[in-house]
Amino acid sequence: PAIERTLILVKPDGVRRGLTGEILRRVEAKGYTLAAVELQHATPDQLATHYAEHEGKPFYAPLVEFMLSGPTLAVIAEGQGVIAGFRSLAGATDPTAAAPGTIRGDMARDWGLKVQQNLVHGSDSPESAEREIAIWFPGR
Ligand code: DAT
Ligand code: MG
Repeated sequence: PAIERTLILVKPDGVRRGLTGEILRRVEAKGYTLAAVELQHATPDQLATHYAEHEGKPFYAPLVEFMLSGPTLAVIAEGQGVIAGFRSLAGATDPTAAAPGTIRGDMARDWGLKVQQNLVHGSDSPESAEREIAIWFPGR
């Protein structure tokens, strides 16, 4: 299979809680390569593009507000099957439902807020990965 790239974000909750190292450790332990790692404070424009598919949904505004609440660690990871493989490491979107052994299952929970603070983002297809990498790492 072809080597893929994916965009991973450690969201502001993960940075605030000091979990960036543990999350990157799991990505590397799985055998994926880190091609770029940068702490960024997202802008509203960047998030509008990144989350365009969710515009109009009830959780969209709180999601963007949460993503603006602090720095995010943006990462490009590479490897065969890394797109599906990272989503498998991340676990289900809802941290309460995410299986133990996954990033969300082990380290995230429902804090009673409107937006699930589920620690990480991972691209869901090769097209999304290239689109999202262009947003967070222009030119890469
Ligand atoms: P994922 O991050 O697993 O790809 P997604 O793309 O469907 O999930 O949604 C993007 C983010 O939006 C998700 O990580 C958390 C938030 N979100 C999704 N569905 C939600 C919901 N029903 N209530 C609150 N937040 C939600
Ligand atoms: Mg998604």
